Amino acid sequence: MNRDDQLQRCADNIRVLSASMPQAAKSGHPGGAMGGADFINLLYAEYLVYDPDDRNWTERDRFFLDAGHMSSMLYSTLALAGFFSAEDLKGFRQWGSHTPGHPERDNSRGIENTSGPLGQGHAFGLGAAITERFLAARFGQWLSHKTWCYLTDGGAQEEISQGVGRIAGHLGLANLVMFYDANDVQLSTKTNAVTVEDFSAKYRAWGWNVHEVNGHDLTALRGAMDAAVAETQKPTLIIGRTVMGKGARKADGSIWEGDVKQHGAPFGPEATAATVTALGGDATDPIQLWPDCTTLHKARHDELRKIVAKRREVQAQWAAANPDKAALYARFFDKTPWPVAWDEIAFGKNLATRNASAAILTALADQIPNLIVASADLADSDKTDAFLKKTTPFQRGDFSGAFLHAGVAELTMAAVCTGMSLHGGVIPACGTFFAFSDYMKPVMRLAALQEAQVIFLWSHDSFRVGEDGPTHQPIEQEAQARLLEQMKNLSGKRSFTVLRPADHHETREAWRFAVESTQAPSAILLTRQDIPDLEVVNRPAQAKGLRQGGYVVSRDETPELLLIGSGSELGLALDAAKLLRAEGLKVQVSSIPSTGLFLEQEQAHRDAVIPQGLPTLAVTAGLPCVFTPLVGAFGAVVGMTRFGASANFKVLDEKFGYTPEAVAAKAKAQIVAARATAKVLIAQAQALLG
Ligand SMILES: Cc1ncc(C[n+]2csc(CCOP(=O)(O)OP(=O)(O)O)c2C)c(N)n1
Ligand SMILES: [Mg+2]
Repeated sequence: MNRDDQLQRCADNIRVLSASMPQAAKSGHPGGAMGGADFINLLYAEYLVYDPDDRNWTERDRFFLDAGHMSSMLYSTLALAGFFSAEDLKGFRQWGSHTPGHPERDNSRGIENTSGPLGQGHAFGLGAAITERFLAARFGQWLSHKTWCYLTDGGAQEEISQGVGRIAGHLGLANLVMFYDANDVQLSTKTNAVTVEDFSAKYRAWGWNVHEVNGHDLTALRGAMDAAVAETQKPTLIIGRTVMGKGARKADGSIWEGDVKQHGAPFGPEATAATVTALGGDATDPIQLWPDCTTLHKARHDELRKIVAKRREVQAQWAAANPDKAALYARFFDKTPWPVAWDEIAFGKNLATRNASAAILTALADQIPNLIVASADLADSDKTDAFLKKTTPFQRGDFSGAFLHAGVAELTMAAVCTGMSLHGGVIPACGTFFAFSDYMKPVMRLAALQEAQVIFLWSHDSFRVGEDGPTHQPIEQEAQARLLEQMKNLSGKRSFTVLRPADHHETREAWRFAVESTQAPSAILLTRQDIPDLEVVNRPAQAKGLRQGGYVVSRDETPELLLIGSGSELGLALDAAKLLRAEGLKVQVSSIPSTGLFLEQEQAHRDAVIPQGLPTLAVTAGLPCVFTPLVGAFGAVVGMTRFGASANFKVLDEKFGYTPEAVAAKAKAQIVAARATAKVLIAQAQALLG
C-alpha cells in the first residue's frame, strides 16, 4: 500500500468511527465529520506540530475546531493519535465520558477549545495567532507556530466570521491557516438555499490567500497546506470541496452522499452497518482503532519527537544566551500575579470610574508586560486609550505593541480575547460601552465555561450616559451579566465575576481582582460621569472589601436602617444617609460591587454587611433584581424598570428618582413598610405554630 492509500485507510477509519459513534449514542452528527476526515487526518499525520509526550507544550501548533458538532471527527482522529481509547469513543455523549457531544477544552487530550456555538471557534484561533505574534515580537521567532482552524458553512455564515476575516487579513497573519469544509450542506438545507456569495472572493477581498481544492484529494490538499505553511504575508484559507457523508451507504448498500439528512442524525442501524462494511470496518463491532492506522499515527509521533527535540534545543540555546528574557517568558505563562504597586497608583479628584480605570491602565502598561488591551472603536470613550498612549496598536508585521484596534466588532473582539487567553501567555482585556455587551454575550458564556481569563471593561454603565438616549443606556445588562456569576464552571467555581466599583479606590481593587482571577473572566463596569470622592474615613483600605463582594462603608451604632449601593449609587446612598442622619436616624451603608461574589461569603460576613431583620433599601441603576436576592423580607430596591431617555444625566436623576432626597424619602417609607411586614409575619408565624 502506498502512503496515500494508507492515509485513505485512516480517513476511512475516522469515517467509520464518525458514523458509528452517533449510532451508538443514538444522537450526533455523522455526515460532516465523514467529509472532513481526509483533511483532519492529513493535518495530524503530516502537518500539525505538537509534542506527543506533552500536549501542553507551549510552542505547539494550535488546532481550533469551529464546528463542535463534528466532535466525533476530532475524537476519532485524536484516538488514532493515541489520546483517546476506543472505550472513550464508545462513551460518546454519555455522562462522565471524555467525549461529550461538543468538545470541551481538554488540553491534555489535544482539545484546545470548547466549541458548539458556531463561529466562535475560528475567532479563538485568530486570538491565538495574534498572541503568537505578540510573543514572537518579544522573545524571538524561535517560538513561532501555526494556528489551524476548521470552519464549516454554519461558522462561515455567523456574522463573527466577518470580523475574523477582516482582522486577520488586515494584520497579515500568515501564521493562521483555515480549512473551510465546503460541503454545500448545512442543518436544514443545502447552502444554496441561503447564499449566493463568492466565498473565495470575499476572503481575497479581506486580504487572505485562498486555495480552492478537492477536499478529498490528498495531493491537492498537500499543495495548499504546503503553500500555507510557507506563506509569510497573509492568512490562508483552504476551501476544501468535500462531500457530506463521504463513503456512506443506504441500508441496501447503494451510495448515499450529499444529503442534508446526514448532517445531524445517526444513519440508523442498517445504513450504519452498510456504511461501516463498505468502508472496511466490522459492522458487528465498529468502534475499533485499526492497528495499521494507529501505527501510521505512531510513526508521526516519532517524527514529531525529533521535530520537537530540535525546537526545544533551539529554545534551550536561546534561554542560555538570554536568561532574563527566558525567565520573563516563563513568567508570562505561569500565572503568578505580577508585583503591581497597586497602592501607589495616583488618582485625581472626583474621577469618573472610567478615568480611574485609565489611571490604572497607565500604571499597568509599565507593570504587566503581558497585558493586551483591545477596544471596539471606543478607546477614547472607554478610556483604554490610556493604555494605547503607552504602546502601539498591532499592525501588519509589527506586534511589538500591545493594543488591538478591533474595529466595531464587539463579538469578534471578545472571542479574539478569549482565544488569546486559550493560547496562554497573555492577559487580555477589552473595552466597549456596557450597552453593547449585548453583542458579546455568547462569548462571555464560552469564556466562563472554558475558565478563560478575559477582562471585560464596560464603561457608560448606566442611564447617566444621558443625551445619547435609551439605546445607549444599559438597564437590564447588569442583571444579564450577573446571571453568569451564579453559574459554576466545570471546576465547581464561580464562572464569571461582575464588579461595579463605586469610586477610584474600588476601581483599583476591581482591576486587581480581575488581573488575579487567572482562571475565569471578569467584568468591570465603569461610569461615564464623574463620581464625587466619597466622604468616608480610611477609604483606600476599606475599598479592599471589594474582594468579599461587599462590605460596610459607614455604620452608626445600632442602626435602624440599611442602605445598599454599588457603582455610582453608593455615593447616592451615602448622600441619602447624610440627610437621614440629619433627621436623627441611625443608618448603615454597605457597598456590594459584586452580588455573586458576596453571596459566596461566610454567613457571618454577610450578616455584618447586611444585618438580618434591618429595614433595607438598595439602590441600583440596573433592574431591581440585581439586589432583590439580598434585601430580605424587610427590604426594597430602587431600580430601573423602563428604558432610559435622552436628556442630561442630572435631569434623568431627577426624573427617575435618583436624588438623595428621593432615596431618603423611600428609605423612611421602607422603615414603615418593614414594620407592617413584620406584623404580618408575626401573625403568620403564630398561625403556623398553632
Ligand atoms: C450559533 C449556532 N447556531 C446554530 C447551531 C446549530 N447548528 C449546528 S450545526 C449547524 C449548521 C450545520 O452546517 P455546517 O456548519 O455546514 O455543518 P455540516 O452540516 O456541513 O456538518 C447548525 C445551524 C449552532 N451549533 N450554533
Ligand atoms: Mg456544511
